[in-house]
Amino acid sequence: MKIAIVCYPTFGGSGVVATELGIALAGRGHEVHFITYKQPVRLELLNNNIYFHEVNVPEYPLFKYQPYELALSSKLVDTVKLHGIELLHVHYAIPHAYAGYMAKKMLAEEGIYIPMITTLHGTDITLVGKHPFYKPAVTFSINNSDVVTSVSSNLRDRTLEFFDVKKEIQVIPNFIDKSKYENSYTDCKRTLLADENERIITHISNFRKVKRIPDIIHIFNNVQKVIPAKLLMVGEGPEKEGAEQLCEELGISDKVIFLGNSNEIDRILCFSDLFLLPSESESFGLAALEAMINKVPVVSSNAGGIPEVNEHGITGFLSDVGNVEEMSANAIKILSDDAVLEKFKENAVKSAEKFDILKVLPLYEEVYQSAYKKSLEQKLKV
Ligand code: GMT
Repeated sequence: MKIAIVCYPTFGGSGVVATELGIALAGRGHEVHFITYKQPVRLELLNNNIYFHEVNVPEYPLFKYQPYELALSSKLVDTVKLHGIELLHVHYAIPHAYAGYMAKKMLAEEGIYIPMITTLHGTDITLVGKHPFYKPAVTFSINNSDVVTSVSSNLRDRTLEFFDVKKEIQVIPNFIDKSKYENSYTDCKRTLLADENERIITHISNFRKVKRIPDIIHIFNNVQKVIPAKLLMVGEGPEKEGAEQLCEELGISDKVIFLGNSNEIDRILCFSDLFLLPSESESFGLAALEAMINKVPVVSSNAGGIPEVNEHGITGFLSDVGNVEEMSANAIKILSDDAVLEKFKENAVKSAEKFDILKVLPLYEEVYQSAYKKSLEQKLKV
């Protein structure tokens, strides 16, 4: 099938999922066209079935805000026509589902009918989308998608709670490619970052407020008083500077390493002993899943869809948002004993395997097939 994928190209979870999905679909013989404003960070183009089309927004002094949706919907129309695209899959409702709907309408005027799948990822619903300034457009875009999927049951429930949705929302969880991790990084080189006797604790995110970065620093501070440890903070974002300052105030700067954005997440995770994710809100927690497949247990909040990924007492521990003391105690529980740590590590990887791409990809393919069939029927009716 010829599929167009619209996503954000940045280090955000939705862009990562969209990119990995497109790569996997290309591997199964589909022709995949990524349409976005920059080449997605995890996308390598050396594949016969993968194409990238850049959306350019010409600057014009009259505009206070440059009209990205307009450029995106025009690009979609052109790409669909030029490459004979059969299906549109948009990731993150804002503004992709809205632009996708406009493209569909423009194409229909020319007798071209393509189905649009919208995948909801999290903040497009829980944070940004429900804002009164966006809500009517987001509701409209969801109700006018041919199929709507969400990455967790929790996100589906939140969507039904916040919006007047008249469509069924199908849950298709996020995934990892287990085969990529099987024999990778035996040369972990953990000694580059920590002493032999130190545990390594890791956090990876876009350092936005919702990630509760100060909680991470406080949890680590409590842990390192009991267990020799280093903290690796991976990513860039608005909360990073404050976090560096907090480390200085607590006198632990020499124990906390800020690595910035990285394309070597797996290499970093392969020498980690624990992953922290105390987020305020999280529709799924892809970063936790990536940690788990790399044999890293997770101490997290119980927000949103995290409990669907991190199993309490098995792959790690869950606590109420902001309960730093309990999260610290749980981290110490996992890290203070080699045998306990090993058990949690084994459980983490075993549990992560439930989300292997081989199990999840067919769910998307089924959705594609049925949406495509319906659009053919619609075409025949016209
Ligand atoms: O918050 C992020 O890390 C980025 C954000 C996004 O929309 O790109 O991630 C959301 O989508 C991910 C992939 O589906 C989920 O794993 C994250 O839980 C979700 N983030 C939030 O809900 C805050």
